[in-house]
Amino acid sequence: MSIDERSALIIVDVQNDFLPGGALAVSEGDGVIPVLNRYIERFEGEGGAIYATRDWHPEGHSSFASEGGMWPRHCVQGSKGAAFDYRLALPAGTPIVSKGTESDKEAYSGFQGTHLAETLRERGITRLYVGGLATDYCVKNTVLDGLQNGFETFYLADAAKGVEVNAGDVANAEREMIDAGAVATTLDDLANGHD
Ligand code: VGL
Ligand code: ZN
Repeated sequence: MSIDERSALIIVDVQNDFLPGGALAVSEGDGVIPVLNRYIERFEGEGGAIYATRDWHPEGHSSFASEGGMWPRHCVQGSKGAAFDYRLALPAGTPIVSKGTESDKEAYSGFQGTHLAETLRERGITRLYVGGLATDYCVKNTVLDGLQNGFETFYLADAAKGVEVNAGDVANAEREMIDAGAVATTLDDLANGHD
C-alpha cells in the first residue's frame, strides 16, 4: 500500500519565523524543506492530496510574551515571518489552513478551530502524512488530532524538527504520537512500500 487519492500530505508551518533567522527559530528547521519537497513530488506523482498549515496570529496574540504567553511575537498575519519559506515547492493551488487566528486562543493543531477534518473527509481522505515544524508543538498536536478524528496517521520522521524548549521534548513528542497510534515513516519506507 502506498500513496493514493485517499492520502494527504499535511505540511505544518514551514514559515520564516520558525526557520533560522526567524522570531521563533527551530534549530536547523530548514533541513526539512528539501525532504518535504521530495514528499510533495511523490504525492503529486501518485495522486495524493497536499495541504499546508500556517500559524496565523493577529497582533497581540495571547501566546506572545508581551501578553504573558510563552513565545516571542511570531507569525503575525501578513508579515514576512508568517510567509512560507520560498524554497518550499508548494504546488499552485495548495489549500492553506490558517490556525491560531483568534487573539485569545492557542492552536497548535491544524484541526483546531479550522475545517480541516471536514475538508479531508469530504475529499475521501483516510490517511494523513504529517511533517514540518515544530515536532514538539504543531506537528505533534496535528498528528494527535488526526488520530482523534479517525484518520490513519503517519508521522514523517525525516521531515520534522522540533523547538526543544526542554531537552527531550522531541523524543517525548515522538513517543506520545506513536503511543497514540501514529506510525513513524520516512521517504525510504514509502519507496519500499512499508506503509
Ligand atoms: C508553533 C509555537 C508557537 C508551531 C506555533 O508551529 O509548532 N510553535 N506557535
Ligand atoms: Zn504560534
